[in-house]
Amino acid sequence: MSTRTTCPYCGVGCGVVATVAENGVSVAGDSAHPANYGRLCVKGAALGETTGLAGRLLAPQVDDQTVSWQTALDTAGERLNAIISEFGPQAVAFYASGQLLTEDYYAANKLMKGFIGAANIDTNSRLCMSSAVTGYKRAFGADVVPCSYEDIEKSDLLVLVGSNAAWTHPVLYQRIVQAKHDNPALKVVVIDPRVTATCAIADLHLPLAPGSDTALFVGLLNMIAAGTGSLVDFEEGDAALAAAHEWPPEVVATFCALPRDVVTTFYDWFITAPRAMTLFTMGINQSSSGSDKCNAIINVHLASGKFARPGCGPFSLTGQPNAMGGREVGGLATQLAAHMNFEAADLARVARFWGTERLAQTPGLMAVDLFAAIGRGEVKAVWIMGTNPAVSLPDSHAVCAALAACPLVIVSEVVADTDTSRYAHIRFPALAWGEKNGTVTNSERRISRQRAFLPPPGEAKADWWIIAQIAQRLGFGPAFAWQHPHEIFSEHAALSGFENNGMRAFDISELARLTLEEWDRLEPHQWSVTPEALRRGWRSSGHLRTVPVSPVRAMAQPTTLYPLLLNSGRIRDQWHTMTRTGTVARLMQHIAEPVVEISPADAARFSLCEGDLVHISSPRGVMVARARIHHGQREGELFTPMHWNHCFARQGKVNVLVAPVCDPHSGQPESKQTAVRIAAWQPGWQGELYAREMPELPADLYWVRKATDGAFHFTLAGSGDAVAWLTTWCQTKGWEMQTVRAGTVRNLLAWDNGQLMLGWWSDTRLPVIAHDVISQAFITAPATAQARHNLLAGQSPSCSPAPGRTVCSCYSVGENAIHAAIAAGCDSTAALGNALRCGTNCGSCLPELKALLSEAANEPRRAQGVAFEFGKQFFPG
Ligand SMILES: Nc1nc2c(c(=O)[nH]1)N[C@H]1C(S)=C(S)[C@@H](COP(=O)(O)OP(=O)(O)OC[C@H]3O[C@@H](n4cnc5c(=O)[nH]c(N)nc54)[C@H](O)[C@@H]3O)O[C@H]1N2
Ligand SMILES: Nc1nc2c(c(=O)[nH]1)N[C@H]1C(S)=C(S)[C@@H](COP(=O)(O)OP(=O)(O)OC[C@H]3O[C@@H](n4cnc5c(=O)[nH]c(N)nc54)[C@H](O)[C@@H]3O)O[C@H]1N2
Ligand code: SF4
Ligand SMILES: [Mo]
Repeated sequence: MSTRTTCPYCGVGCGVVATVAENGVSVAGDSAHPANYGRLCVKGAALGETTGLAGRLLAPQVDDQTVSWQTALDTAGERLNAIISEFGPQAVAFYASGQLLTEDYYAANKLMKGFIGAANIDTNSRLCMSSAVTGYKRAFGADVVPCSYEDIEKSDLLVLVGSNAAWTHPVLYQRIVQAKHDNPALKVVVIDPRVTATCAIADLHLPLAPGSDTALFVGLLNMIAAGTGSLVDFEEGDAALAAAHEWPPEVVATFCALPRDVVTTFYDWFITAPRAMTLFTMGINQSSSGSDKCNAIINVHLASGKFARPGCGPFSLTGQPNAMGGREVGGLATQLAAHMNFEAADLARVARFWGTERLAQTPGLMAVDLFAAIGRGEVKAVWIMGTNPAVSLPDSHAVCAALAACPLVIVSEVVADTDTSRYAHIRFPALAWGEKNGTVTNSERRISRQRAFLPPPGEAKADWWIIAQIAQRLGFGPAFAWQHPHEIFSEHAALSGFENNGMRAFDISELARLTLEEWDRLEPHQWSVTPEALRRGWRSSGHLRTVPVSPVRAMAQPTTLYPLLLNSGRIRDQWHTMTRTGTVARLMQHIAEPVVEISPADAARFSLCEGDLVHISSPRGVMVARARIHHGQREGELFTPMHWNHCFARQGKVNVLVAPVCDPHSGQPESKQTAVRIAAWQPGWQGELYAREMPELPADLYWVRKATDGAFHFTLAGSGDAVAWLTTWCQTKGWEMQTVRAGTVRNLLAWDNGQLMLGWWSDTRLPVIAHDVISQAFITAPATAQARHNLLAGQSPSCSPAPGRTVCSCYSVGENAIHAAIAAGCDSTAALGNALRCGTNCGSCLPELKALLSEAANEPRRAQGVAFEFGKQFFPG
């Protein structure tokens, strides 16, 4: 049986066909879905591997005891009621997620704002795209994304700013690659302090100083004004233009630390391109002046008339699968519902529609303020759904302290153990992807169905159902009497059209009358925004607005004590806090440990070598990561992934370092810049532990947990005797030990009736053994004495060469195989694809294959801001 559904990862919103067979779930791209036309990236392609039940939360828990639903819901209801009656509704908060379905989100928003009567419902989207929301609302009067994916093929210039789309929106990136292939005149500009995988197709890369983007776009506005001027009738344009006059290219170049000719080349290209789009994500939004950055971008599109036309516009790419659905229901503390605000007419209308007298009258607390209020004891109950704030919010130590002190923490989760759920008094098991049923909206306003194709496991229930049950216990049953998500969708769609008369952009009321069968069959539906409506906007003045903005620097600046700026973001194969992707062996092969990318000059300055462990500290905390020397990293700056947390590493969480500094308009934290210092850490030994049973690690070790088929895998480091505790463990278990001690090498194998139970390899540095050698040995134990001896020595039992670090995750092709193929004459990605299949499925690794090829050809690395050529080798076959 196959089911058409939607990928639960990024905002591209790809259609997926899931097939359940006896040996598990397999997925393929949905060739009929307009977001991907059949393509999937590596995370989407590995979805089948995430549907297992290991590690799932499958029953409700109260105070760490498994209980019935009845008890869990009653207890939650009683404790919430008690807090509300003693301290009032403002003492309660919900913290939701762009990974909830629209129906879940609608239910949560309605309960909090409409019936509990406070607007303290915020979401992880605050950390993600709230700056873009503010930018659009200030310019257009409504939160409207004015572009579609099909604009890409119609454009002449694509500017990717603060986006590593090759890794974060891979299918959209492949669409750009294809568009460029089909139309070689299409130019791509990448604006990012780092050289990223996305730069592989850039005709021009601007490695600007972190946080300096506003100046770049204000300078562009200045140049546009000097030319033909505006095609769009907008208000206050003079103020924005006047502010821009102070930013001629040489001033911009200095501010952004870019060569002047690189700046002017970008300006020339933008001004002369008949059609241009700017695609922006976290490098723009996650800033203490993120909303001004968004408006600086929107301004140049309005002023140049590259707006409300095919192939044009400022396009905020959303991160999460349903960030847009959350915006549609109004699930942020600063919005009311369905594109309505905390204004008298809207408040009256929503109260009428919901039939409530308790509607919240003022905006609620935004995420960072919300957790600060929990920390101060003002908010006494928080219900967290579908997000992991102990990892993803800035200033983690303070967030964890707040959660620890909060009298009532409720968590709705699919996974049993997360950094956040460790603080929960009540845990509700939610249905996961493949089990839940509803709708999501992608970056281009396209509503798609997520359909269930698996039975509900254990006691897990839909998020909306849990919310409705609690609503009942708080005394609001009749307003939450839905029996099916289709009923919630209909209500949400009806609210969007309620007394709308064209005043609100978001209107999907034509979907309110879908029958259950029609809703079940609903094809991807993009809600419409006409060019005429876009040109008019939704401000009461009837004009669009260019917002005057003044470039400022990031709040975080290097100091003598903390001389480096730390940037954080995503890696190709992990999703957020790793609760799902972190358990898939295939997705751990690309990058398996917290790393810190550092420029060669800084590595020399701080005496670091590739692979060294590094302590990174800020005034708030410390993390440990492994050094990767990267030529694409600017001097004075570091980059580290945002993903690792206490379930996967002892000290790998970047947000312990990040300050809770936010944009004053959007409340979005400055997650991309933190002043830090670093020091090399040379432990006494480092090693790789593989064990068939979960080991209990001594408390003082550095550890990182890795996903491996057939064994638990930890990379460890410490001082003192590397094998003493392992020996004790093996003795307790009665396993037979085989050991090697040679110089600094300490290796150990443990056997039980011919079955490999444990393997340990250690030395002063890594690598000590190739991963693929040992993971195979756990599946088929080496039979001969010689093979066991080879294994103990850290060699492949069969003595065949190890494939090395995985580059292509789809076909598990390692670096060594690629080097060998290049040495054997493969001189293009197409040739590598023919020889090894690497890069021929999702294409996410093509930038890396290209880099390996160019390293081999001894090509000089890319210089700052230099245009580089775009080769045909991107298209195997
Ligand atoms: N593989 C993967 N894909 C994902 C996700 C994931 O977890 N894993 N998460 C999804 C989500 S929720 C989101 S929000 C998106 C995020 O997608 P992206 O925004 O593309 O991802 P990031 O890696 O967070 O940041 C993008 C880039 O911003 C750059 N940057 C940092 N500071 C600045 C600056 O001052 N100016 C400019 N111009 N650039 C800067 C960083 O160097 C980085 O390369 O990804 C989505 N897709
Ligand atoms: N330093 C730094 N910090 C960042 C960022 C950064 O770039 N740098 N990026 C920020 C951004 S853009 C984002 S979006 C956030 C993401 O950060 P989070 O939202 O905290 O990360 P996730 O791991 O996606 O958390 C989702 C949780 O919901 C659970 N879950 C999954 N499906 C369901 C479901 O159907 N129902 C329920 N109830 N639970 C479910 C998962 O197991 C997981 O624990 O991180 C932000 N934090
Ligand atoms: S591009 Fe995004 S939506 Fe598409 S398959 Fe990959 S993670 Fe899923
Ligand atoms: Mo995000």
